[in-house]
Amino acid sequence: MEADSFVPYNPTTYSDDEIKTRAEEFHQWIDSRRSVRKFSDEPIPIEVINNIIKAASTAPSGAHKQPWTFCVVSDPEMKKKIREAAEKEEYENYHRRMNDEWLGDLKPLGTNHIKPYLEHAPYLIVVMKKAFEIEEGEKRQTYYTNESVGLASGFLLAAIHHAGLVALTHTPSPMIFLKRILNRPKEEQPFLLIPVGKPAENTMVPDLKRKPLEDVTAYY
Ligand code: IYR
Repeated sequence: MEADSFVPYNPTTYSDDEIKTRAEEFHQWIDSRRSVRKFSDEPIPIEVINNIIKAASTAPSGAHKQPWTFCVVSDPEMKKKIREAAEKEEYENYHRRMNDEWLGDLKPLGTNHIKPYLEHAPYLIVVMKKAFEIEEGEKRQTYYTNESVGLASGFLLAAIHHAGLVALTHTPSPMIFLKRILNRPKEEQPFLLIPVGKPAENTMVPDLKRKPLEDVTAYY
């Protein structure tokens, strides 16, 4: 891709009052997003997922390389394979790899190695990070891939919330099994595993509080 020409950019502008209100309302809206671990198996049209992915793919990226692939899994057999492999890694994590501090930090979330949502959610979106690209048989560089794919994943979560669906940002580490199960090319590395769907009836979430502004800011 070459962007050697510039085009006019005229984003919508607002009055100062509107800007204040919009910032406040956006915060209130996005603050209502929660990670969910219990999904309904109600199907969701693929067009919804495709639009969510198109939104995610508008994220900024190093040298505009968009170094990501969103793998969409709805096949029950494949979801089952992913669940089995994820639970195997998570068993090791919970029983051997995570230390006491980590296990203590997870206590309020009530998690364990058993992951039914990997089969219940109508879609699993596996976000892949491209360490490099192959263009017309040539190896090409990508840049700031963690930053880029992290931003795209944030956009993805916001798009999911905007659509009225829920998700979980899941990292059953090491996630290399996803590359094998999904048969992905050598340039791709699994980045996040994100079940997407509607919440199960009467879904509960931990009573978490977000840090106040003064704990997450420094002004100069
Ligand atoms: N991946 C494990 C453990 C886990 C780790 C963190 I850090 C979390 O914020 C939540 C869970 C699991 O999904 O259970």
